[in-house]
Formats: sequence, C-alpha cells, structure tokens
Amino acid sequence: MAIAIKGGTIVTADLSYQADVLVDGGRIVEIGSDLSGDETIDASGAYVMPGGIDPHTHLEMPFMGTFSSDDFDTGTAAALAGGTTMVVDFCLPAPNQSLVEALQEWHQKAGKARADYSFHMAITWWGRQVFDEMPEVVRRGINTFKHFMAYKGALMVNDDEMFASFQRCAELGAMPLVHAENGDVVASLQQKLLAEGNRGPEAHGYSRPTQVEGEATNRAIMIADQAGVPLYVVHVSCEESHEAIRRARQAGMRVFGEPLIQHLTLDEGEYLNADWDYAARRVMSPPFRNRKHQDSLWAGLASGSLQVVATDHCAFTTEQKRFGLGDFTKIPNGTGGLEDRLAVLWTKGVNTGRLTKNEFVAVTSTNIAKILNVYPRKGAILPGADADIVVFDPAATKTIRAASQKSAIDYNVFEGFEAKGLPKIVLSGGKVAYRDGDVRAETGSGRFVERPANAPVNKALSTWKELVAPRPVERSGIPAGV
Ligand code: DUC
Ligand code: ZN
Ligand code: ZN
Ligand code: ZN
Repeated sequence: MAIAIKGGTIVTADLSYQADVLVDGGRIVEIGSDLSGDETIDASGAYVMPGGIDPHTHLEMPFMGTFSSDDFDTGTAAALAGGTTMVVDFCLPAPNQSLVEALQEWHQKAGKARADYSFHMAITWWGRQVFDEMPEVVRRGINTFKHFMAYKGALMVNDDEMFASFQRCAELGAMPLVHAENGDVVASLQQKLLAEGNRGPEAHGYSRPTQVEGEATNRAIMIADQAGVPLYVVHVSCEESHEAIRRARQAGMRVFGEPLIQHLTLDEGEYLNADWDYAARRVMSPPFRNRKHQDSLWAGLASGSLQVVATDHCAFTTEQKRFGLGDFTKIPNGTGGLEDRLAVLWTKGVNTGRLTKNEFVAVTSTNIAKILNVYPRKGAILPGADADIVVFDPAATKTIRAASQKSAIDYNVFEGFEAKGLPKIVLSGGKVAYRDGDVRAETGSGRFVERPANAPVNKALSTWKELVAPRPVERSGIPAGV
C-alpha cells in the first residue's frame, strides 16, 4: 500500500525543500510534487526527516548483577515514540563465551523489536577463540567491536588485548568502539572514596573525573593509529576527551565522537540532590559534567569535531538503583533517553540556534548511518532508501513525564522538561509505526540490519606509514639479535 506524505518540508543533512514523498513496499519510491498514494499523510507545517538512529542502547542487558529494564519490545516502542527508527545495541559475550553463541542470544532477545536494529559486538575477553571468531561476526553483518576501558574486573580489557583486537579490526575492515575511562584509576578512586566514608551517589561523579576520560580517549586514539584503524569514541562527556578527538582529526585520523543527549543537557548538580533516589537514578558512566563541558560538546556538534548524538539508553528501575544504597559502586549505571533524544535535542539545540535543522538531522541520523556503513539505506530521504521517516511538528509541545512514557521504568531523568518540537507521525519500513501518542508497530516487526565491512586501511593515518614488521638491522661481526 502506497503512502503519500504531502505538503511538508523535507529536511536532510544537506538540504531543506518542499516536496511530497511517496513510499511503497517499505521504501521511498518517489520525491516530487503532487504525488498521491492509497493513503495520504498531511505534513503541512511539518518537517519530513530521516528516522532517528540511536547507535548506543543497552536493552535487556546483563549488568552489575541485574538486567536493564527496557527490553527490545519496550525499548523500541520508546524509540519509535521519540522518532528513532533504528537502534544499535551491544552484544556482550560472557567471559569465555563464544562470540557467535552470544550473538545468537542477542538475536533471540531482539526478536521482540518493533523497530529495526543492529548490534555492536563487545570484546569482553580476549583469546585465540575471539580472534578466530571475529571474521564470522563480520560475515554476520556486524562491522563494529566495542571495548570497555573501564569496569575493572568485569568488562574491562587491557591495552595489550585492545591493541590485538584493534589490529584484527583493521584486517577485517571493522571499526573498534571504546568506552574510554581509565578503569584502574576509577577503581582506586572508588576504594578511596568509600574508605573516606563517601558512600552516596554524589561520590559516583567524584570517582570518574574528566581526567580519566581524557586519558583513556587519548590512549585509545594512539593505539588505534598504531593499529591503522579508525576509532569511534562512545559517550564523549567532557572537553578533555573532545580535545583528544579534535586533535586526532586534525592530524588526519578517522576518529569519531558521540556525545549523549544527557551530557549535553544535564549537569553534575543532579548528584547533589538531597533525595537519594533522585541522584541515584542519574548515575551513569561517564557521569554528568559541568556547563563548561556541555558547551564544549555543543560546539563540537556545530563544528563537526563530534558527529553523533546518542543516548546509551540503559534503563534501571528505582528498585534496581537501590542495590547501591550505602555503596555507590553498586548502583547500576545507566539512564534512559531513547524516547526523548530528538525532542530534547531540538528544543535545546535547534530552538536556541545552537544547531541548524540540517545539523540536527546529521547528528541524529545521517552521520551515524555513514559511519556504520548503512547509508543511504538508512539516514536518507532518497528514492530507494528504507521508508523510515519522521514527520516532525516544530510547533508541538509537551512536558516530559515518566507517567506517560513508553519506557518500562518508573521515572525519567528529563521529568518536567518542556519540549517544543515533537515527532507526530513516524514511519518504519513504510508503515505508520507511531502516530500522535500511539505506537502502532507490532512487537517483532523490527528487522535486523546487516552492516557490511569497510575496506581495510592498515596504515597509521597520522603518518600514512605502512604498518609492516620492521627488519632487524644487519651488523657485521655481531650475531643477529644482540
Ligand atoms: N554506562 C552506563 O551508564 N551504563 C551502561 C554501560 C555504560 O558504560
Ligand atoms: Zn559505556
Ligand atoms: Zn554508558
Ligand atoms: Zn553504553
């Protein structure tokens, strides 16, 4: 059944112009004037944009002794209600678990998805088996591998493991991702704070200062350059990390940075709230920062040194957060945001003039589609692209309330936020998936999106130097190797 979206202004990462869009068979089939279909969507006064892509979610993730409370069903319902038509989640193998087996488990969980999805594969342990399985993971449509430089004793990988994995990514045309925080320093700061009697959620912020993030970001960048591979830094929260990325890009390295909507808009003062639950609900890693860092992130999005706005959606209920009563290190780390990313970014970004409408589309959809190698199937309003489309009403308003959200948790870190500019109608795969408050996409209607490998680079981009094994120097009269 063909649907004509009529009378709107198409807004892409490059252009804004008036045209109708005709979708059929799950794809965009035509863009032009006076188009008609079996059904018409009136988009007058609205912007017609590519569906949002959130490249950083944790749905039903086993973490810190529990599972995050939004699964692929409620999580993608929240996503669609917020104008996000594709999520990229993290497959986390257990220690010594086969990557392929873990991937099968994640495919099972994602069977409930209402929106399209993909996975990043996390390198949670290192060994011959992981090395051997990485090509199979790539063949199965996953071109990104995540590395946690924090969570010592759990998810953290060491530098030698990270370097080995980065080199393997380079060979395979895959890209490493990093959660960049120095896990050793965080662990010792946590112990110090606890020993000094600092046990509340505010200590979470003190245990993860911007230095630990800046150091790890720099380290990951240098290791990636030596491995001859591009790098994607998730949840860039501060100037120190942003600065490292800027510098790397200036040196010619292909390094990407992803701030979260939370870090752009919420600050460290949240942890000083006298209500333990209020503060604990906002505990995530990296923690919220001060205004100086927020300004840096906004500037990076406008100037292009940072490319993507994500959520790291990892939702825990208040009850789960209370696992950390009396010990902040046991508060499950994570906040929600999937449903609110577009509305909050538009309100704080476009309405204030910090971002143009086209930059908004770039950072919520198009840039990540290119980085993850799914453009122009995703992230584009073009004939042939998937019909994942947001009809966005810049005049619509709402007050964000947990009471009316699709997410399964009992609070919202944006509670009370006055949003202006909202998705009104969302198409996913050519069907109306959300309209005026109702999610219509059915559980299980989402599809897995394969992301093919890129061409391997295998050179240090900063020097364009071949990464070949150096030859030993021949010396006359002295035995080799001495
Ligand atoms: N940070 C979080 O806050 N939650 C999930 C994982 C992470 O790195
Ligand atoms: Zn992380
Ligand atoms: Zn995180
Ligand atoms: Zn994350």
